[in-house]
Amino acid sequence: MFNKILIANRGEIACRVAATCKRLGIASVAVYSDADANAKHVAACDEAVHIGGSSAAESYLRVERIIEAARATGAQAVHPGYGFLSENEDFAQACEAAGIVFIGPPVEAIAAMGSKAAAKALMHAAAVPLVPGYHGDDQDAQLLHREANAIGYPVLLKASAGGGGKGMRVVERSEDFAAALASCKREAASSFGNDRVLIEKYLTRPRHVEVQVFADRHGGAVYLFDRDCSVQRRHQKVLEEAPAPGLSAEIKREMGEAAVAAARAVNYVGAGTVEFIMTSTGEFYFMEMNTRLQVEHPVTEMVTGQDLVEWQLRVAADQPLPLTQEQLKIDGHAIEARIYAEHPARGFLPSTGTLKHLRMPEGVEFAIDASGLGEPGRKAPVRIDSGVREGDTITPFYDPMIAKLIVHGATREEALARLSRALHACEVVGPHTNVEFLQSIVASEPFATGDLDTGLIERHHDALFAPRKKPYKEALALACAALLTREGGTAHGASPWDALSHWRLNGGYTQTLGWRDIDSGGESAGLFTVTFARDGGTQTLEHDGVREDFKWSDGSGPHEFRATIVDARATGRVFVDGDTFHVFCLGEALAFEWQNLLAHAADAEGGEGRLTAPMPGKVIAVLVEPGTVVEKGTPLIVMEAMKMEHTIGAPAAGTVSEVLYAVGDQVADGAQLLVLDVQ
Ligand code: MV4
Repeated sequence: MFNKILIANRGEIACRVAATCKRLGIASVAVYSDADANAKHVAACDEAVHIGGSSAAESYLRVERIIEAARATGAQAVHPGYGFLSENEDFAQACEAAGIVFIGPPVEAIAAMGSKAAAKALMHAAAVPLVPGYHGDDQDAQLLHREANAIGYPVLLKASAGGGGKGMRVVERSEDFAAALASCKREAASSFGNDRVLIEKYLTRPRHVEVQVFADRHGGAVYLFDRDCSVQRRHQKVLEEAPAPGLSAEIKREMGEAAVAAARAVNYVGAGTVEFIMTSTGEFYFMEMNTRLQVEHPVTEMVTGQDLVEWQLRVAADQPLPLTQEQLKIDGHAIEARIYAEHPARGFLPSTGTLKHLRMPEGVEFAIDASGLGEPGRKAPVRIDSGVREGDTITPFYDPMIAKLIVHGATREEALARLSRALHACEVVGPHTNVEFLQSIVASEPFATGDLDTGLIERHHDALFAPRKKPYKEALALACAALLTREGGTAHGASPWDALSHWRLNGGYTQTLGWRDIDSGGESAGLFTVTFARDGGTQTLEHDGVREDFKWSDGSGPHEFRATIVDARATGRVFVDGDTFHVFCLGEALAFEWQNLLAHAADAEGGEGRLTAPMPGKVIAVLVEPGTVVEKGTPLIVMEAMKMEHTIGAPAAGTVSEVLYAVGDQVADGAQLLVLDVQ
C-alpha cells in the first residue's frame, strides 16, 4: 500500500478521499488554487501545494504542475477524484511517465470508452445489450437516412464524441431527418471537433440505471449492484439511489453481469460505472462507461458497507479486490440528494457568496468509518459529504455544490422519510440553494412511489415549482421574538435594537415593528407592520387586524428562540444578518427584513436631523430629558467632533423617551444618542 498520495481535486471529493487516507494511515497531499488557499480540503490533508490561479485552467487542470507537486512531496500515487483530470488520458499517461501511479483505469480503457461509437462496437462484440441503431464508420448522409428509416421513428441522433446530452437530436419523421442530421453534425463539429454521429431508436420515458463495477489486475471483476439516477435536470443528476427500485433480481443480475462484461471488454482496472438506459418494462441497453469514481458513489457504499476509495487504493497498489461477487451483499436502501448553491427561481443559475450560516442535519461526515469497516449496526443513517464550512465562500470558479446528503434506511420508504426530515433540517444563509426544490421532489407522488424516469422533473414542473404553504405566522412571531430579545443584535447604532430601547418593564407599552417579507427569490414584497403590546402581564402581537397572545424566550442553542402565539408553541432558529431575519422553523425557511420605522418617519419628514452621531466625538450638551415633547428640528444634543460643534435636532415631532449619553461621553460614529417616540 502507498505511504502518501496526492489528491488532484478540491471540494467534497478531495475531503472524501482524504478521510479514507486518514483511516488507512496514508499521508495525503492537497493541491489548491488561489481561491482555495483556506479551503476545507486543504485542512483535510496532511500537506498542501499551491498550484496556481483561481480558474480551473490555471490550477486543477495543470497536468505538469500537479505532477511536479506529487514529485516534490514524494507522493507515490495521484487520486484524480471526479471531473477535472479524472478522465483525461494525457494526465493518466503523464503520471505513468513520471513513475506515479494514477488511481484510475489504464489509459487504454479511458480511450476505449471515450468515443461512443467505438465503445458501442466493443460492447456489441462483448454481447452487452445496445439500443437498436447504427454506429458505423460510414457517415454518408443517404446511408444514415436509410438506417434511420430501417430503425423506425422516432430516432435519436447522437454525436459520437458527445456526452452529457450535448449534440443530440430527436427525429420524429423521415421528412425531418436530413435537416436534423445537418444540424447535429454542425453542433458536433463545433462542440467536439468531430462530426461523427450515431443513430439509435429513441426511447421515451427511459430510466437511467447504472452499475458500479470494480476490477483488479489479477483477473478479478465484480459489480457492486445498481443505482437509479433518473432524477436529473438538464443532464445534471439531482437525486440518486441504490439499489434501483422496482427491478427483479433477475434483471439486476443480468445488468450486473453485462456491466462486468463491459469492463472486461476494455481490460478495465479500478472503479467504473456502466450506464444503462432502461425502458419501463425493464429492458436495458448500454449507454456509456464512466472511468472514474462517481459523485453518487456514497449510496453504493451505504448499501454494501464498502469504502470504494479504499477499494481504489488497494487495486491501484496491485492488491486483489477485497471481496468476491458472492461475498457482496445489499443491506437496505440509500438515497443521495445534491445540495447546490443555485437559484431555482432564476433557471437554476449558480448562486455565489459567503455561507453566513450553514447547518446540516445531524449526521456523520464522510461516514466511511461506519460503513467502511463493514460492521453491522454501525451504519450511519445520515451521512454528509461536504467540501465547505460555515464562513466559506461559493465562488464562480468551481462547481457550486454545498453538500451531498446521503441517507440509509432498511427500506426505500424508511430512507425517503429520513431524507425528507434531513432536508427540512438544512439551514443555509448566503447563497440561494435548491433545498426546497429537493424537498418538493422528495415529497412528489412519482418520486415517493418510485415511478422514476428521466422526464420526471420536466413533467411535474408546475407542481414542483408551485408556491408552498409555509408557517408564516410562527416564523413572524419568531422574528419578532429575535428582534425583541436583542439576541444576536449588533452593538452599533444602526442596529434594530436601538430603536427598541425605549422598552419599559412596567406599565402599558406598544411598539410597532416594521417588516418586509422576503420571498424565496430574494425579491421583497410590501412593507407591513406588527404591533407588539404589553399591558400588565399580557403580551400580544397584532398582525393583519388579528391580535393574539404572544410569549417568547431564548432557546437552548445559538440563534434559537421559542415563541408561543395563542397556545401554539414554535421553536426555531433566527439567524440575523444585518436587518434580515432568517427564520428556520417547522422545517421551513422564511426571511423577513426589519424596517426602521423611525428612519422612515425621519425620511418622510425630509428632516435633516438624526438621532445618531454623525461622526465620532464628544457630547458637550444635552438639551432635553426623557419626557420632553419636541417639535421637528428642536435641538436635542450638541456634539463636538473634529473641533467643530454639531447640533443634533429632532427629525420629527415627538416625545423624548430616553437619553443614552451624558455630557462628556465619547460617542462612536453612528451610535444612537437618544430615543424619540415619533407622534
Ligand atoms: C437516449 C435517450 C432516449 N433514447 N438514447 C442523454 C445523455 C446521454 N448520456 C444519453 N441520453 C439519452 N439517450 C435513446 N436511444 C434519452 C436520453 C436522455 C437521458 C438519459 C439519461 C439520463 C437523463 C436523460 C435525459 C434526457 C435524455
